Amino acid sequence: MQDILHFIDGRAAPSVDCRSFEKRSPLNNQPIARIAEGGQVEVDAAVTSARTALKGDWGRMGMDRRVTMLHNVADEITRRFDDFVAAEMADTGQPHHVIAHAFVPRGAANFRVFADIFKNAPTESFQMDTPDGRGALNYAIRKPKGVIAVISPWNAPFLLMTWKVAPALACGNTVVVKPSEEAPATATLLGEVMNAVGVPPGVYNVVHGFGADAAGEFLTRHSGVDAITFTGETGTGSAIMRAAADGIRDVSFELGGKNAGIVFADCDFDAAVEGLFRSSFMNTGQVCLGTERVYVERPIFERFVSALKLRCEAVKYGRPTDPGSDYGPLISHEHQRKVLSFYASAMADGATLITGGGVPELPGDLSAGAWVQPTIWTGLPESAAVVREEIFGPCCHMRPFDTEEEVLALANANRYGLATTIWTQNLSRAHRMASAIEVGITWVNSWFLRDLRTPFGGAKQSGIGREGGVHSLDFYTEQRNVCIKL
Ligand code: NAD
Ligand code: 6OD
Repeated sequence: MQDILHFIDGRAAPSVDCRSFEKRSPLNNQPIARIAEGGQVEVDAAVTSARTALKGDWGRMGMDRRVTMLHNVADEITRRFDDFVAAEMADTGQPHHVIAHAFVPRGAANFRVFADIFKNAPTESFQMDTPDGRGALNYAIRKPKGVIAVISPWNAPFLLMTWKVAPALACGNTVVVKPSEEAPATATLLGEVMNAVGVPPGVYNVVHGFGADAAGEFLTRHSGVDAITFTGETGTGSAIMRAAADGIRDVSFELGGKNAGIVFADCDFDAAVEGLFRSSFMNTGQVCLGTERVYVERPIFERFVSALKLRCEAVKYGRPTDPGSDYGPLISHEHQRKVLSFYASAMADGATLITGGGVPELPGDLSAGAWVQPTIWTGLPESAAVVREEIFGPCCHMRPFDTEEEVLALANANRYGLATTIWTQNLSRAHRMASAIEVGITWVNSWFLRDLRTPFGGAKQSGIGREGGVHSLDFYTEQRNVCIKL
């Protein structure tokens, strides 16, 4: 069993009362780690350390040195690539190729990209007339906001945590991270990287523990925190927003989704099947940008359902390192129970089950893991729970449509507005749809293709604010205007 400790003021540390909790492998339910469980004392210590660091070497450091240091963080992550991959595979049970080719490299890229974006970002300036004819010059400067609380989820833990930590540090802030209790390992490992490249103590802190009435909530309520960035469920976002109201702290939220995939009859059929398979089932459906509602134009509906069914039935269950395995378990038995209750509700609502719907039979110790089958339903009304609510599992409901107007209305009839994927060869239609769909990101003939310079976030109840590119700088800095009378 591995011990996973907090990382406070540049040191790995247990809780003062040595309180801890157990992490079990999603693959087979065996205990794999003991994790320090933080409370108010650890949160106080981490926030104090972060505040102190703002006034020390880090606060005085010039931009070039900070940018170089963040590049060194990226290089050190790359040097310790195998450690990060192993830690994330152990926490989530997801296949090696997902973690090693997508998630961990993005962690390193987050540091490189945001260091460069900060360095190259222009600031605004305006010349103005004055009554005496001499004029004045206004220009804006960016200052770090201070101590940033980063509250992150479990589904792509390293990617999602560094997506917040990297721009926050690039802008000169210090951070206290409360990683998900379900996937804590890479956060502490990143502390080792920070030390190895000489990031001063207190700049990057991690307090492990739970959310409500625990480390997460104590952190978001802490008066020493200047802004909160959160990725997770919409309900948790509401609770954090209430906490942020005390002290009028700024928030950036990336929340839940119930994303529509839209397939027109003129699409590249094979590419669309593969695209929808990835968007609905990659990471065992535990991707906020994933597709749980699939709308297919009627002439190709039956053929498309059959092709996606075949693709689902070809998945290879297994350990992340098993040769050929391409499909992992859910994160926990608690999440498995939630997903299976949605599977049951679909059948109770009268769904036609196309494939899956239950727990696969797996050999040996894997039979004790948090596995569920990839699942497709048809035939439900839009009011059914599995068509309306975020499940965050490997499943989708498929429905035929006849017109662009009809599918647009169906796609938009949901409280969430995170992402969509549209498959068509008609460029005008792609532009029309992308402009009318109420989401933060539309992918056309693709999915989860990310350029980190672009605005990223959710519409409606899928989030508040945008990060990515200069939008991250806008959240992690305070702009101050200087007006010089000439
Ligand atoms: P969650 O909201 O349960 O937990 C996320 C984090 O918040 C965890 O660290 C948790 O301990 C903490 N937390 C919980 N209650 C808290 C409270 N009251 N105060 C402070 N912290 C608290 O989410 P999850 O189950 O870890 O992740 C899955 C959810 O995240 C899904 O809804 C998914 O759509 C969403 N998500 C969104 C995006 C996005 O970019 N929009 C990305 C990934 C995941
Ligand atoms: O790519 C990103 O920057 C991002 N935030 C992805 C979110 C994935 C959700 O599961």
